Amino acid sequence: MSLLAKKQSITEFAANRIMARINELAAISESSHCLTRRFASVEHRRANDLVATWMRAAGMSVREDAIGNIVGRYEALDSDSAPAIMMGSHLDTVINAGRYDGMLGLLSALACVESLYESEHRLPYAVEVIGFADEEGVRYQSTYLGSRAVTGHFDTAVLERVDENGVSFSDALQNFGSDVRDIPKAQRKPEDIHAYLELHIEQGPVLENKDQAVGVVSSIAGATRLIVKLTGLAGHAGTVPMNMRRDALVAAAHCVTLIESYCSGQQGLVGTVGWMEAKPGAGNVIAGDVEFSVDIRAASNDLRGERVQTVVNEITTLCQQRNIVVEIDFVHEAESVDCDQGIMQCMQEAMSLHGISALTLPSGAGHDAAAMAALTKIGMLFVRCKGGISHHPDEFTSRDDAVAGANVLMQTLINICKVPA
Ligand code: HGY
Ligand code: MN
Ligand code: MN
Repeated sequence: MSLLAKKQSITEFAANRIMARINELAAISESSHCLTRRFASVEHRRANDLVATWMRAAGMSVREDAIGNIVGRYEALDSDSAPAIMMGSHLDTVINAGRYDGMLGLLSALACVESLYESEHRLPYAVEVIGFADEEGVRYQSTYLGSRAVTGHFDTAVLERVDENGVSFSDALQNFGSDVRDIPKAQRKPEDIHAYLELHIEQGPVLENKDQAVGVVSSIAGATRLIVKLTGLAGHAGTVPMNMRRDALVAAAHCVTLIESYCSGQQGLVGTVGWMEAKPGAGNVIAGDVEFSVDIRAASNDLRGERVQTVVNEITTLCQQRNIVVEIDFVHEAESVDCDQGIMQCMQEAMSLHGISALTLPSGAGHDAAAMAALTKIGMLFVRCKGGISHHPDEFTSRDDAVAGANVLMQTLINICKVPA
């Protein structure tokens, strides 16, 4: 097959569409002044429908699975039941997001299939492109909902949750056009998926510091997310003496600095309190109830587990001393995972074919590939992003870097096909 014999890139036509589509998807937002697109929202529906039209135009059959992942399939050369190389990323965003996080990976994967379709080539494997429904976990506090449904590890705890407007997960999925009882049908068989590849912006400074457009990911850090609820006693800000207060907000403030100190000082160990809500939330009332998030990550599962336990113990002790009732919910747990050595090799060869020096780096951010590792072998490519900024509207990747990443992804796809099954 001549295709496998020579260096492959995405077509100029496909390259031109990546950035235009980044902007089209960025316009589909719950807010008129920033990009926010959450799971099972009207905007998620619009984004899925738009991506489906692009997939069909690239010669793919399209389906939406029961959790709301959008999946395109480009059949193999000799069979319509060949195992698939799956590629993609997530279509949901954080609040006030950048436009490349998730979308660049999906659109780069789509560009690879478009290039095959336009040149009328097919591979020994089918190629599936997937837009995952929920990787960020913003609406229901549980990340990887889409990819975990595909691997059969859907987090059923999320079924009990309601969003900030009191909409239950089940109702949200019902309104989206699916049914929670069908979620198990989204699971794929290991024999049907040969590998999963994900291209993603780095969301960090390493590639920019090395003046390199693309890098190969070696591992994906694990994460533990908690929700902490503190209950003290609300009271009059003017009349309750300081030594007689059960101020939940002061206790929370001490918890935040405690988390910072126990999650500092070790390479790759990070701890973050991303949101906090104090009630009743009036300036002249002592806060009786506070809820906040905790996100702790480390390259090593042991270090993360040990620090999570320390933080839980220290928060519990602090609250006892302050006569504050504390409740800690573990809402998300993901192990650190290593990328497949064989796929990394295919990526490194693809990089050198495209004149990019081999560079591997770990991922501190979580990605759907971490979840997909439970089903199949995984590989990830990082593309440079300006200043390493992400989860922010200033997130930016240049067209040249996006095309370089898509070319390496295309060549990786070809290289994997050359490896004897
Ligand atoms: O939080 C993360 O690491 C990813 O962006 N969801
Ligand atoms: Mn993200
Ligand atoms: Mn992402």
